[in-house]
Amino acid sequence: MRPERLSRAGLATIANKLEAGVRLDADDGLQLFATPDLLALGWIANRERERRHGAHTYFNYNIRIEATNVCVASCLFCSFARLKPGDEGAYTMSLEQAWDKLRARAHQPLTEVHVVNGLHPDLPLDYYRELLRGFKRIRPDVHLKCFTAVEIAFFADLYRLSDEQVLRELMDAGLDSLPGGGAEIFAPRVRRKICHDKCDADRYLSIHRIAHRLGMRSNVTMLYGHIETAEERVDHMLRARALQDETGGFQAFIPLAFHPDNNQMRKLPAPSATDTLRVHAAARLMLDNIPHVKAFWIATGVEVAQTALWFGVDDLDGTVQEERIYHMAGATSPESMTPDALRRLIRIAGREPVERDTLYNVIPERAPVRARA
Ligand code: V47
Repeated sequence: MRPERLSRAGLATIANKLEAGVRLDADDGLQLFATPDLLALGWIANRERERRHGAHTYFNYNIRIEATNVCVASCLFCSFARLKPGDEGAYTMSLEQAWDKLRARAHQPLTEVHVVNGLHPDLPLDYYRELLRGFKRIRPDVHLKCFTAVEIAFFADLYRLSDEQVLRELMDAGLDSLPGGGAEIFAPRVRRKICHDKCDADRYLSIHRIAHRLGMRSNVTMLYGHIETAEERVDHMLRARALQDETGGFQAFIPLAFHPDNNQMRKLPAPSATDTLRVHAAARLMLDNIPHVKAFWIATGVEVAQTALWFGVDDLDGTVQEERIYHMAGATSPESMTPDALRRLIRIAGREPVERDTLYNVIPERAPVRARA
């Protein structure tokens, strides 16, 4: 890109810093959100993406299981949670029902089970331990990426254990890594308004710190497109970057687009496609120490996820197969994608698909899997 265009976009200094391997600071971050020239921003983010990953675009053969939506927290953005068992739409799977979700797909060469639940006030710790043990009995080779840091904090308070004890108990039962959910926006102003009764940013980060020390990897998310400011987005990224400097345990940063249907923030518009591209690009540029930036295609929509592959993104999550959190909040993307469909959409976007496991080991391409009769 021509230097004059980068200058006009207010991005010349940032582009030069990156070229020289100099880390961006908070003011640079604000400029990424202020520049009117989205394509110039995308060009710089793409340069950083290609430096790390070339054309490779990662995806995962995974399954999502949400074992309960009963949740004592009252996050304003959430359309999934029900306060009490018995409330309309509330559900809690028996262990057998949850295991059946995996049994039904155990013939697939899936490599990951991703579990996210509500904060259920009455289930014993044994429910979660048995959930994990059962998954490993059905598919000993599968990677269990389960329970957000918010769930871990809730378990610790409920069962009167330390955060580390909870993590150790669950690791003993088969937990392999933590997903990134629950981060929302770290700034206390936003947290007080949209999720006042769940664990704060310090505890979220502390739980990831402990998980990394215990040898687990994890992801970190950012829920954007609601009441947060550009300053708060940048602050969020810088806090994630600071922990990554300490531990190196984050694998991916995942911006999550706010979906407004059926929740208490339904008067807000959904973020635009251009905002989505900008957030992913800014994340690639600010988070010099986190290897992957993921566009969760369920949240962005398939077409925007494809475009994001030229705006800093190198990972698309995976097959997912069943999803409630976004679809209850109005997502119109499909709930499931075959590996072949993922490969195709990545190729159509001009990138090279690479199947990975949760830890980013590459899985060699295999023959297409036929659906069972
Ligand atoms: O923490 C809830 C978000 C998250 C809404 O680690 C909403 O690989 C938008 O964290 N609109 C859970 N977002 C999902 C999650 C995730 C997704 C994909 C991959 C990974 C990973 C993690 O969903 C919650 C919250 O931030 N969420 N409601 C909503 N209405």
